[in-house]
Amino acid sequence: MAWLRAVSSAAKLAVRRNLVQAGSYAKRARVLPSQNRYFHSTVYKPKAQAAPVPRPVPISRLTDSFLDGTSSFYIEELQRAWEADPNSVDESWDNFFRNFVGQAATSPGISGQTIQESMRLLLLVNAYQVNGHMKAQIDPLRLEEREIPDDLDPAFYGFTEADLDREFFLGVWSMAGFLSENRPVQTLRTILTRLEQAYCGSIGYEYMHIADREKCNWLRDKIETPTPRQYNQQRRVVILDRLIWSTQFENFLATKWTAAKRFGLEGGETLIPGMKEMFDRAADLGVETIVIGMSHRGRLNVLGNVVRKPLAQIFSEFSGGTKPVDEVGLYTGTGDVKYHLGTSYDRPTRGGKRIHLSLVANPSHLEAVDPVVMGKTRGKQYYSNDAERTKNLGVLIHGDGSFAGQGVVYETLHLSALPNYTTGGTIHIVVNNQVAFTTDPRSGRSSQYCTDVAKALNAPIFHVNGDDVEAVVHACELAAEWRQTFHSDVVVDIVCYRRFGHNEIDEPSFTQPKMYQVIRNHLSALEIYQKKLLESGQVEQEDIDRTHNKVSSILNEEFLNSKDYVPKRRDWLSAYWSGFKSPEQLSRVRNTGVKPEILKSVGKAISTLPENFKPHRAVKKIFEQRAQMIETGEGIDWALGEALAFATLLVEGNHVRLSGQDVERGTFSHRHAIIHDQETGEKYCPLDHVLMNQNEEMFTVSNSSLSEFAVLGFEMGYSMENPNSLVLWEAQFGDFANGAQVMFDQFLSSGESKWLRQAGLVVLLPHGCDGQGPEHSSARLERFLQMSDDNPYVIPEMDQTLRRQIQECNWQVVNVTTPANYFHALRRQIHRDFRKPLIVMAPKNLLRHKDCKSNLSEFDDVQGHPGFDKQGTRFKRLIKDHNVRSDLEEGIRRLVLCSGKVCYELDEERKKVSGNDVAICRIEQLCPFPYDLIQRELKRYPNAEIVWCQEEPMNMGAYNYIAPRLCTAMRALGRGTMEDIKYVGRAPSAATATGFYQVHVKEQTELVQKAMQPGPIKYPY
Ligand SMILES: Cc1ncc(C[n+]2csc(CCOP(=O)(O)OP(=O)(O)O)c2C)c(N)n1
Ligand SMILES: [Mg+2]
Repeated sequence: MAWLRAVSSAAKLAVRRNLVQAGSYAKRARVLPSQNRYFHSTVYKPKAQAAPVPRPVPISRLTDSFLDGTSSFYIEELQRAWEADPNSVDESWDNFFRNFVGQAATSPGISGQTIQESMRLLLLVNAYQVNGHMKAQIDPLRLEEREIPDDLDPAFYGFTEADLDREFFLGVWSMAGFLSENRPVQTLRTILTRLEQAYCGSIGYEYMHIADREKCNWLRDKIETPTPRQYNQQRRVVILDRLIWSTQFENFLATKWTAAKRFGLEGGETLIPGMKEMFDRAADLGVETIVIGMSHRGRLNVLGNVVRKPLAQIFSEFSGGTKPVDEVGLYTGTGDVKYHLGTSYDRPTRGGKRIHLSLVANPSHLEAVDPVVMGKTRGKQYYSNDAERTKNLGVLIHGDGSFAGQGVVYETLHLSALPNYTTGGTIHIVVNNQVAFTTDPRSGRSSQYCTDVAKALNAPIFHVNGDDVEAVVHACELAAEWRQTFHSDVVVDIVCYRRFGHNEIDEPSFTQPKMYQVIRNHLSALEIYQKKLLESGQVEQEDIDRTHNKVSSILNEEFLNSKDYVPKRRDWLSAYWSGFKSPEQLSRVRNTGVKPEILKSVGKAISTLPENFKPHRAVKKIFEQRAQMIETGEGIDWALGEALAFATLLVEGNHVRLSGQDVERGTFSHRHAIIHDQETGEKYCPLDHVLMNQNEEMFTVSNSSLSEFAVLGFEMGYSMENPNSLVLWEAQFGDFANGAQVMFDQFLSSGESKWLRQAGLVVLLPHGCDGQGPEHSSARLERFLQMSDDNPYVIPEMDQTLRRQIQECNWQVVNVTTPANYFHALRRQIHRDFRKPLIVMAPKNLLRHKDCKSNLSEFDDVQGHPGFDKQGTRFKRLIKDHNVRSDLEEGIRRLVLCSGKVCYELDEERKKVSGNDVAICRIEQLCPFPYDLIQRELKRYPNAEIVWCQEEPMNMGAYNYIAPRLCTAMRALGRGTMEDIKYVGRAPSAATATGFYQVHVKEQTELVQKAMQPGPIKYPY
C-alpha cells in the first residue's frame, strides 16, 4: 500500500506546483487547430503545464470499471477494499491489482517508481481509448477546431520528453487489444505510437460509452491491431475501380445535364466504395437482403452504382422522358422527382454471392423514411423466417444536418432494441459534408458530433475521414461485422465535404466563403487515392487510365441507349404482390362473412383461458362474458368483434400485427389482447391460439414506444412488405396522430400515387366528443377527408360489377358504428385484390355502449341473416335507418345523415320525442363517398328535408367533405342544391372541444334536440 500512497502524494505535490505556474484547471482548456496539435506519434514537445487538479471522484464511483476510472487518487481506497475482499471491486480493478501487486515483485528491474508511472500510463492508455477520436484526423478540409482533451497529453500524467525511450511496465491484461499482447515492458515511444496509430489516424472510434465489456473488447481487438490496417493489391484495385465509378458518374451527369438538380455526391464519393464493401462483407456474413433508405444526397449514384438500377433508365429519367405510355395494367400515378424514386435489384457480390437490394422511395422530408425502412426490414424477417435477423439488413444513409436535427432519428433509434420492432441492428451511414444547405454545424446542432444521438443507444460510432477511401472501406466493413456479431445499431460517420452548392445551381460561397476557398483547391478523394497507389507502385498510370476509359465508354454507351429506352411495365409489384391489381384493373368486391361454425370455434378459442391461469377478477369476467356472447351469438361488443376479425384472418393464413401505445390492454381497457396472471405475472395472448402450433409471431400485438411518427412509419413499412398481412397502428387518442403528420401526408395518403407502392395499413384513431376536453375528442377527421382525392363534383362508376371507386381513391376513411361492420371493414382489407390504407375513426364510449352490439349472425355468410343482402355479407358503407320498412317512405319529413357515435344519441332523442317521421342514416364509409347508397336513401325519402348532423365544430368533422358530395348526389336526382343541406352541429371553433363538461353536455343535448326539432331547420341559410 505504501507505493500507492507515494503516488498520491507525489501527484498532489505536482498539482500544487502546477496551480502556482499555470492558473486554474478551467482556464487551461484551449482550442487547437488540427495542424497545430502538439503531440504527434513520434514527435513529442513537452507542455509547459504539468498535471492539473484531477476531478474529484465520488466514493460511489469507486466500483467503476478500471477502464472508466478517472483518477488515481482513490486507488488507495480501492486497493484497501481489494485487499480485504477481491470481489468487492470491479473485475477490471481486480485484474489491475493482481497484475501490479502480483508481478511487480517478481519482474526484474521494476521499482516502486515504475509502478507509479505505469499506473499513470494506464490511465493515459485509457484516455486514448475514450477520447482518442478527439485527436483523430477525420476532417479532410482540416478546418475543424476541436479541443483536444488534456488527458491525451502525456505531460498531464507527469511524463516528459526524457521518458520517451524509457521502458515502462504495463502489465498483462485479460482484455483484448493493445494491453493483452504479453509485452509487459514497453517504451513510452512505442506505446504512444501504437495509441496514435490506433486511435488518431483517419478513423476516430467512439465506443467506450458501451457498457458491455464483451462488445468493447471485441472492438478494442479490431482497433488496437499490432500492424496498421493494409489492403492487398487486389483489393486496392477493386476499391479504386469503385471510386472511379462513383466519381465519374457524378462528372458525367454534371457534363450532360449542366443545369439539372441532382444533389451530387462530389466531396463524398468514397460513400460508394464504402457501401459496396460493406454489402460484400455483409453478404459474406450471411446477409441476403438489404433494405436501404436515404435522402437526396448521392441517391442517384447509389441507385446506379450500388443498387445497379440500369444506367440507361436513370439517364432516361434524367431527361424527363419516361412518363410511360398507356398500357393496360400500367398505372403511372403522379410520379415523383428522380431523386426520390425507389427500386430493387439483385446484384452479385465480390465474394461470389447474390444479394437483393431495395432502395425505399422517400419523400423530401429528411429522415422520414427511417422507420419505414426498419418496418419493411422487420416484415422481410418475418416472411423469410429470419429469426436470428441475420439475413435481412436495414441500412440508412443520413445527412449530418438531418441526423442531428430530425426527431424521428431518435424515435427510430429507440425502436432498435424493442422485441417487436428490432431488426437486429440497422447500419447508419452519415454523409457528413459538414454543412446543411447553408447552415454550419455550429448553428445546426448543440452536440459535438452530428452522431451523438446514437450514443444514447450504445451504438459504436466510427468517424472516418472521407478522403481516405481505405479508411472508409474499413469502417464500413467493421460496421457490417459489428451488426452481424452483436445484432445492434452501428454508425459510420463519413466526414467529407460538399464540393458544390446544396444543389448544382446553388452558390455556396454566398454563405461559406472560407470553406469553399479550401474546397476549390482540394484534391478529390480519387486523385488522392490514385496518387497513393502510384506511389506504392502497386498500380501503374496505365491501369488507372484503362479503368477511366472503360467507365467512361460504358457511361456514354448507356447514355446513347437511354435515348431509345422504353420503360417496362412498372415494377410496383414486388415478389409477394404478383396477381394484385392496379387501380386500372377491376377488382371485384368480395364477401367477408365467415362460416358460422368457424366463428364459433375461433370465438371459443379466443375467449377461453388456460385452466391454471389466474387473470385479474375483472378480466376473468370480461372473458366469461365473451364466451357467453359466442355461446348465445348475441351482444357481441367492439373488442370481441375486432378479435373475431383477427382470428378469422389468422385461420385463413394471414399475418396480423397490431401496434401502438398500450394496445395490448387497450387505452380504454377494452381489448385485453394480452392478459397477465395475477400471481406469476405470466402473459397469455388468446389470439396466439387459434391455430394448432401457431407461429408465435403470426399474431402480434405490441405496446410500442411512446412515439407516433416512428411507430406509424414502422408499421407503414411493414405493411408494404406482404399483402397477406393485416397491419394496424392505433393512436392512444386520435389527437396524437398529428405527431406523425408527415407519415400521413407523405406516405399513407400519397405514397401509392407517387411511388406506385400499395399498402393496406389500418390506422385506428379514437375519436368522438364525449366531454373529455379539447385534447381527447378529435382525431381530426376533417384532415383525413381533406386529403382524400375523390372528386366532389363527379360521381364515378358505381355499378356493382364495374366499380373501381376505392381502387382509384388514395385511401379510405371510415367512421364505423357497429362491431359487425368493424369486423367486415377489417376483413375487407385483406379480401380484395388490391391494398389501400384505411383510416378508422375508432370509438371510445361505444366500446361499452349498451346498443353498440352485434349478433353473431351479422358476421356470418348465411343467406337471410341480418348482414346478408343481395350480394352476401359485406362491409356496409352506409347503414340505413333501422325503422325502414319499404323502398319508398313518403311520410318521412326529415332525413338526418350522420356518421359515428352521434347516431346513437340521435336515435335516443328520436325515441324520446317520438319522432317517427325522421329517418337517421349513418354514413359508415365517408371516403370514398357512397354516392349509390346515398342516392338510394334520397330516393327512399322523397319528401324529406336533408340534414347533415355532426357533433364536431362546423370547421371540423366531415361537414366540409360531405357537403359538396352530398350536393352532387342531390343535384343528380333533382333534389336540390347546397342550400338544401341543413347543418346541425357545433359552431365553428378554434379548439376541437370545450374543456368544461357542463358546456359539452349542453352543446351535445342542443344539437341532438335540434336534429329532431319539429319545425324545419333553417341553419346555415
Ligand atoms: C424535414 C425537412 N426539412 C427541411 C428540408 C429542406 N432541406 C433539404 S436538404 C436540407 C439540408 C440537409 O442537410 P444535411 O442533412 O446535412 O444533408 P446534405 O444536403 O448536406 O447532404 C434541407 C434543410 C427537408 N428536405 N426536410
Ligand atoms: Mg450536410
